[in-house]
This record gives sequence, C-alpha cells and structure tokens, in this order.
Amino acid sequence: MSALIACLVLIAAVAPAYGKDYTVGDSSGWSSGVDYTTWAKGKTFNVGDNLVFQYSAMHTVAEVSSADYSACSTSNSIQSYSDQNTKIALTAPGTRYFVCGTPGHCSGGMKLAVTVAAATTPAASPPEAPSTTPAAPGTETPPDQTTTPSTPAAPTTTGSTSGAAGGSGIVMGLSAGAAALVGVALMG
Ligand SMILES: [Cu+2]
Repeated sequence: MSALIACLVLIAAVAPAYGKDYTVGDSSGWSSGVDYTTWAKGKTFNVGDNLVFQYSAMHTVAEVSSADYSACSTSNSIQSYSDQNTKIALTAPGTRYFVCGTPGHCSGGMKLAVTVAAATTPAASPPEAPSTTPAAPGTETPPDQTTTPSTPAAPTTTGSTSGAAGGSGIVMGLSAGAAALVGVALMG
C-alpha cells in the first residue's frame, strides 16, 4: 500500500515535467555490468521524454520486441544504433525494449525495458469546470429532507388549538390572497 502511494506521489511529482532527457545508466552510461532494471525503477517516463544512450564502440543499441528482449535476440530488431550517443524519443505510451547487440552482453544483463506513461497534460483543466455546476443541485436537496421531519415535532406540545387556529388563519389568509389575485387577474 505504501509502495503504491509512493508511486502515485512520484507520478504526481514527475508528471508536470516536459521533454526530460534520461541518460541511460546515468554516469555509468550504456555498458556491461549495470543493472538497468534497477536504473529504470522509480523513474516515470512520459511521452515527450528522451532516452540518451552513451556507450563505447564495443556496444550497440538495438530496439527489439518484448519476446526478443526476453530471448536477447537482435535478429529482428526494430532499430539498431552504433553511433555511441543515441537519443531515442519516447513518442507514445507503452513499453519499449532495448538490448545491446554485442554477443553475450544482453544475456549478461545489458538490456533495458522502459514503460512510457500516457500523457497527463489535458486532464488538468476539465476536473475544475464540471465540479462547480453539478455539485450544487446534488448536495442541496438531501439536507432539506433531513431537517423537515424534526420541525413538526416541536409545535405539538405547545398547544393544538392555537396551532390549528394559526394554521387555519394562514389558510384563510392565503385563500384571501389568492382571491385578491384572481380579482386582479380578472380586472386586468
Ligand atoms: Cu554491450
């Protein structure tokens, strides 16, 4: 549970950032002997961010499918790079898989899977506008229903005669008023 909260806090903290460049492996770069699962853990990659692979001539970067990532196969790689400074734009949500094409390196742990989160920018404005209008009618009606049953209980003890007289007086007043209105309406 606390891990989930930590994740949410991280997402909330990182989400507003735009176009971040992540140097894979940080100061270690793209190399043998680095645990890239650990490196990627705790980072939130968003659409618009970039992965920067920095490596020596003995390594390559191959983007592969999930199955080829597991099998450490680069024979069907989606893209392959060997320029030693490869910047890969994360243009869409989803998981992307990278391995080193040098024999033995991927199986030795030189592989990286990165999950790109869906864009969160349009969600910021809509929640504010609908909350003001629909909330008012929904919350106002229930309190009236709860308060009305408590009021009739009080007048019964003070006197049924005066209460009834007052009530009939109001009724008479109301009917007189209604008659006057009808009269005005007829005259008009
Ligand atoms: Cu390598």
